[in-house]
Amino acid sequence: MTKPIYILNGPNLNLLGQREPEIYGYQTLSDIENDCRAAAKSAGYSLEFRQSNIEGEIVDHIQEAGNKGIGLMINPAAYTHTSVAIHDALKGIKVPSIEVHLSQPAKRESFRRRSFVSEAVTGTISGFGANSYNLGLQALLNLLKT
Ligand code: CA2
Repeated sequence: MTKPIYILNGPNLNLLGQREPEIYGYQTLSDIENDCRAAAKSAGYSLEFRQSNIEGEIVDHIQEAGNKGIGLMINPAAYTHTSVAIHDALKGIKVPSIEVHLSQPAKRESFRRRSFVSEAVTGTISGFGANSYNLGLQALLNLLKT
């Protein structure tokens, strides 16, 4: 059986669609999950879609994706800008990995300009709202073809 694609989501993304829609849009994380699940299915892959507010749990999920998955997409949310543990976990896996953001952190507060994650992933997509996930997943699916 084909290994699943993992999509991991960091802290507070469970609140999507409920607050700050001017920054993050009106779609909920469940809406995003449904879209990604349909796109993965039509490409012949199953999906493990996870959200956690706990840094160590995200590290566990990255390790699981490295052992049991075929590829990984991650929106580490605020941990993007702080987490050496998530950086190290991503460096430790051999499957392709995409960093994704709804907003464009480079256009926001200066503390969001540093990503510890970008240095550890195959590529990054940001600034397209919920569509960043669709674009990121297409990029990952293309990588899996090669
Ligand atoms: O743009 C993104 O996807 C971010 O990863 C979102 C993070 C932020 O810390 C990053 O700099 C960029 C924040 C996610 C918080 O999501 C919320 C959603 C609704 C209400 C409040 C927070």
